[in-house]
Amino acid sequence: MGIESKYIWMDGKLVESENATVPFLSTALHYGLGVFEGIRCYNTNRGPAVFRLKEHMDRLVNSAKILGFNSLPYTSAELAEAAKETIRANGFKACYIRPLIYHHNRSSLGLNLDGGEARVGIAVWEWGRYLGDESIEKGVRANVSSFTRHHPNIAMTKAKITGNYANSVLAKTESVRLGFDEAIMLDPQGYVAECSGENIFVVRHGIIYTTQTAVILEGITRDALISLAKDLGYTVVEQLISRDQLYIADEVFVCGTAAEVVPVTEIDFRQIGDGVMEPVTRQIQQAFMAVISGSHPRSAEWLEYVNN
Ligand code: PPE
Repeated sequence: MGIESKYIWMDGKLVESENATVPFLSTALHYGLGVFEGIRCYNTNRGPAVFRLKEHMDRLVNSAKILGFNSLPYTSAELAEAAKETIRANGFKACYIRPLIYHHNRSSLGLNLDGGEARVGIAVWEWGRYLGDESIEKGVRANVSSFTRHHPNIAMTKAKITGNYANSVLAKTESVRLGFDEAIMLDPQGYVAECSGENIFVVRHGIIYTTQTAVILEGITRDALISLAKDLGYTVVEQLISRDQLYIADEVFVCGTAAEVVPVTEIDFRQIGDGVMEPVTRQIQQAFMAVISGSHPRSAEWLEYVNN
């Protein structure tokens, strides 16, 4: 299962994947001037359904606004339709969706967004478990990265800017080389921010804590899990979380579109809880799984069916 698909949507039309190319002299490649989304489409008994498609496309448009694009060739609603068209063309039942808006300047390379144009591509492919086949059940081992998460006035943390992800790549590569599955990153003040590609939750004495949004990506999965936890009767507190609060947590779990809901069983060589998936994480993971299978009361609100 590689990054394989037949068609990629490029600036308004579907093209064969091998023809979906970007010029070498593109500012997007040289300066990281792109914004993107990661979205999942799930196989339900009513056919393929995309999880929170509108929210993802709205965040994409907001990322472009944060980066400084003054106008875009497509609206959020048009991009949502294009994503569904791309899924239908490729015939996938379940897939990952990667829309990306990038900057291209035909006349010069330069550090100014003005003068160039916004181009858009949408790719879809079948992407398995992001943190490994067994991550959902067995959990993952993480370390606190030696790399600090972005300062919010250096890289814009509310935007999925392609260039921002060098920071995630530094952290993730280091963690994997050290033998961990994922990197937990601290913010410039030293408080827990997020992982290289997920948001983070902590459970202690039956209360669920997660970081405030100021320095993190406002994860759409995070938002869904907060609602699901409240539905289940839990108190969810958004507050500063310190590194040692992770160590003494009863449970830690991380979430994201690609990763879904994954228990963290060990951090910096300290076992979390009993070192297995604990009950609150399991309950929230099960609720999330029910949502994406189409069988949860929230499914109607959060799933957009591709074929109708
Ligand atoms: N924080 C970061 C830094 C992040 O990249 C993601 C998504 C999240 C939080 C969770 O956001 P959400 O998907 O809306 O719940 N990470 C994407 C994977 C990045 C990659 O390309 O690799 C994803 O899950 O699609």
